Amino acid sequence: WREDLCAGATVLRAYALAHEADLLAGVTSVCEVAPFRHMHTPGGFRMSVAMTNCGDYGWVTDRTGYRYDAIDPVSGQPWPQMPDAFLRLAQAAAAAAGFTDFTPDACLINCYEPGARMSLHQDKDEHDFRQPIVSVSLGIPAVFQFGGDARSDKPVRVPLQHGDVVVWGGPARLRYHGVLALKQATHPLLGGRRINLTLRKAA
Ligand code: MD5
Ligand code: FE
Repeated sequence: WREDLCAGATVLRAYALAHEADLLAGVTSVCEVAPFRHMHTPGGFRMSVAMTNCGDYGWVTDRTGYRYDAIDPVSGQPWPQMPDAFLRLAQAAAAAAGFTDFTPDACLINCYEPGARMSLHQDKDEHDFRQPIVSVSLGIPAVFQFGGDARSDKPVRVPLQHGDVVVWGGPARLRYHGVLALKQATHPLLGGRRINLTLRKAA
């Protein structure tokens, strides 16, 4: 159930399955306060992935750039608190991958519908790259693209399913990565959607 993609990138297959109900309840409660929205890139493009956040900080993008912000720009209020189930799962997964002091203060929640994709990018808006990022896949399957340290490095395709957790740290922390356009599918709990939680230490 544990696969190392490379040093620092650990796939924990089905690791979140036992907690799926608590995690989905957490997503529902966050969305009541901070609904999914399609943000725009600094270049003006509407992202095909809908997003929201919870925790002390949320990742946002608009015409002025990318940043972590303590305030949801849609509501003008702080992001909802991080559900305990998110924090506990992320800390346990990080520890299982060798990161014992993971203290996430931000969780970006991505919602993919069929056709939605995320092009190759690096996650580098955080302050401390020694802290890993933990990602939790829920709902319909996706094909993850795990690239290299340069955008031109050919990515490896990693299929991710409901319940899979990946810990990205150490030498994998700044690798280019993306998600291929999702195919039409149905999941018994989530219908035709994929939800990905990415827990981060932003500040
Ligand atoms: C997703 N989300 O499946 C992915 C999971 C994002 C994003 O990429 O930025 O919202 S997180 C994958 C990730 C994070 C940090 C490093 C690496 C991958 N990596 O080194 O490949 O919605
Ligand atoms: Fe990313």
